[in-house]
Amino acid sequence: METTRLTVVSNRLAIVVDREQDGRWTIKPGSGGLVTALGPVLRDRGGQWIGWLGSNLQGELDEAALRDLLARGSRETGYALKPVELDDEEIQKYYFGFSNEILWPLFHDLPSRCNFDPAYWTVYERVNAKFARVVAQNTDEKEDYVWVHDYQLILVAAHLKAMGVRRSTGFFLHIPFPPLDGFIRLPWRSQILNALLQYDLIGFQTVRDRRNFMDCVRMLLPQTRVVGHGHIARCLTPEREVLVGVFPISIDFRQFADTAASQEVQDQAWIIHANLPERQLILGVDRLDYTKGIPLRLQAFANALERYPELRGTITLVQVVVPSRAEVPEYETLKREIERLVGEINGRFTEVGWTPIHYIYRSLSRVELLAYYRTCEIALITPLKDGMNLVAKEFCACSIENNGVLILSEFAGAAAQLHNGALLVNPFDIRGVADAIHRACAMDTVSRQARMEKMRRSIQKHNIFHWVNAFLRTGIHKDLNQFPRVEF
Ligand code: GDG
Repeated sequence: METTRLTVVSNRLAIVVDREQDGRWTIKPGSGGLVTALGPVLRDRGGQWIGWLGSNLQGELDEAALRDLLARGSRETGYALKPVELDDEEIQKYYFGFSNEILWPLFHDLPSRCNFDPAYWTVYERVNAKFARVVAQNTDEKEDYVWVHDYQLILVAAHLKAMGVRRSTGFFLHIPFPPLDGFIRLPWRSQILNALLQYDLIGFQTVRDRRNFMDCVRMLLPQTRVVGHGHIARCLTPEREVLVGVFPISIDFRQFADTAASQEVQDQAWIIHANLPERQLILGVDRLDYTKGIPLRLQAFANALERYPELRGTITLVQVVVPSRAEVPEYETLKREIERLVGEINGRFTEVGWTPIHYIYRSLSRVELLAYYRTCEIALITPLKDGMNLVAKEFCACSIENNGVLILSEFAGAAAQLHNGALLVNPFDIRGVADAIHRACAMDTVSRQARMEKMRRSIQKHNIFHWVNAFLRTGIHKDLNQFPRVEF
């Protein structure tokens, strides 16, 4: 079994393709946690990554150039890259439509934002079938373990089965799984649940997500029995047994901590500090997304300045918003709302030599991001709902002097693990978040260190490599005795 080859399937291929000024294409591995963690496993076991190349490349490259680019990419990453090509309608209806206008808001408990367009479902099915065909063509029943990622690709295992293709499969959901009340609104609820049960292992971020899933199975598929409640539970359908586990995703702790200590990051941190001196800096870093709770957070910050006047002139909120899904009109509306609030709050509270909110709307380089993690003593992470939230863990890993304070939404998956050290808040409670800001600013060094040490120890132990190993040991080796019990 040790030799089982790994095939990772995700919406996007984990590579970054760029065009140089002289017109040459370059390709390199992506820098996200998933790539860092899975890269070595894919290289050691022999493996491949299947995914969409992204819209900016389509039509830009002819077939020979694409083949050449992917061959170079495979040499560079050490594993094979297999692209799935999508046409414009598929990108619109599968990706922007079903994935991002239905599953994303519904699974984040925002059903009123859903656009249940039936045409989206048809194309979602078609694209999942397309992914399944690429999986079938590039894998083998005996040799391969197929690990599918996230809400865009729920139907892959079901399509493999429909094609008569037998594979050992696992699925990990990076976003939350909603409670029954929300899920039941989905017009394709039975298809989605039944499709999930075609995988051999389903992984969720938190105990809460798995409980929600199990509740849905109990209510909507009464012929399926749900048994067990430890780290790995089981769904017994009339035909088969499916393992259902909790695997909280994490980060490469060592890499973040070491890079945070590097000269390059320290120099950049010094520049930030020199330009925003004598203040406690509070950091928010989010993709532009309505699930991240940015407008409510800004209101909470304003509320803190209003109710605790002593904070004025002494704290600055650095809010980084990373552009995302720019093609979706709702995201443009959200951007305008954030910018209106920033303008309003700065207009109201700014004094000579002090602007309360330092707003950045762009993607930061990794060095810049880590420099902000190091310079800001407080992180204000208040998503309305989040599968995990890696920014919270990255902030802690980079707090190498143990002096950071994490204010964290109780609705982020990360809260289950970091509740011992973070100040947990309800992101809808503007006054409550404002009070937490006040408390964080006043917290003494001893309490800060005690809290941060706890969180850093936990993240260091339960790092991204632990996550990959736990999932694969369960999926490939059916090793269910590796976990004492769910710890958080
Ligand atoms: C989904 C789920 C779950 C952010 N700004 C910059 C930048 N980042 C990087 C962070 C972090 C990542 O992006 C964001 O990860 P999150 O976990 O916070 O959020 P999602 O993108 O929504 O991810 C989430 C995750 O999947 C994993 O399962 O935790 O709940 O929604 O790594 O560092 N990186 C750079 N510049 C930036 O400006 N370089």
